Amino acid sequence: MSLIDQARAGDRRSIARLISRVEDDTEEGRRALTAVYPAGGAAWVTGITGAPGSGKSTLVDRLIRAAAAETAVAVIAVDPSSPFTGGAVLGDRIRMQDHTGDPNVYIRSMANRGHLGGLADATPRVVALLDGIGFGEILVETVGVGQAEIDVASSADTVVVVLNPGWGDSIQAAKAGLLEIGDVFVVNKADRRGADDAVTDLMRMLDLGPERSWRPPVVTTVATDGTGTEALWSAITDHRRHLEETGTLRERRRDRAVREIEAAIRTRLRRRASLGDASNEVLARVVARTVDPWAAAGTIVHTL
Ligand SMILES: Nc1nc2c(ncn2[C@@H]2O[C@H](COP(=O)(O)OP(=O)(O)OP(=O)(O)O)[C@@H](O)[C@H]2O)c(=O)[nH]1
Ligand SMILES: [Mg+2]
Repeated sequence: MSLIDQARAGDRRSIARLISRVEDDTEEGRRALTAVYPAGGAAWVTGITGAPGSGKSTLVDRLIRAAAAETAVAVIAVDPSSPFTGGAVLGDRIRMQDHTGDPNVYIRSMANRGHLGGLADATPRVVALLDGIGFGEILVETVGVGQAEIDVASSADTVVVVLNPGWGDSIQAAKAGLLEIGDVFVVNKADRRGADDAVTDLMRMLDLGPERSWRPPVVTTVATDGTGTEALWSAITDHRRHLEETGTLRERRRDRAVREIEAAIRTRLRRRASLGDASNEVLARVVARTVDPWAAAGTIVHTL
């Protein structure tokens, strides 16, 4: 049996090996993606994003339980590399460890290693791989800080934005650009004071935004004891139904394909964009100011 067949049959080591190849963008990884891509498109991709420590992993853990009753579930946890939150990585693993014995659930932590561009590139490929080998639900957890991670989150079918009670949390989220990308909003840690105010604040801010055919619901949860997490799962499935019934899903996935193709082109061009020996002559002319850098770039791109 080939590695791909073994992965399709649910063998974890084969899945892990394929993911590494795809993550590293090796020739074999590319071939694997080419092989599985036609079978993909059936997975529902849910992105979970929000501030560090807002309870994303605890919520993901709850969502795994809900989703695994229906289909095979894969989780990609994009580890925060920040030293301030680094300790939480271990916490993620411990919490999610409950599921390691469940053959229907596969969890992968993707190390960030301060290499955000690479991670932003690699995550959609890993999602496409997991989709193509038959996972029906893919949950992607990312910290909602920084453009690259917000891009990762916003390429999901359903984007869940996690906030907490507390003054100004929704303002922070607005500044980070999270209000525009959320399809479902969660005020988690509702066992703390101020949850109702946070919901009111958030709804007011959402009302200020552009009118959309889907009005993002706001769900309150206590992830640690499971309160509200069923309602969150329902909100995600409602959003899915909305996208499917209105035809918006096709549009959204088309936009995603455009972004992915463009990102892949940029990555390849970037790799070739360093000045090789051939360009020394051009460089010399720029230094001598007989050619400007922009015209020089035009000439070089033309020869690529
Ligand atoms: N009181 C309370 N604590 C919670 C709740 N949900 C999560 N926590 C706690 O908040 C802390 C952070 O939870 P995580 O699920 O690791 O949060 P995260 O957003 O995944 O964190 P990072 O991945 O580090 O950004 C943990 O100590 C959780 O037990 C909640 O609803 N109420
Ligand atoms: Mg986490």
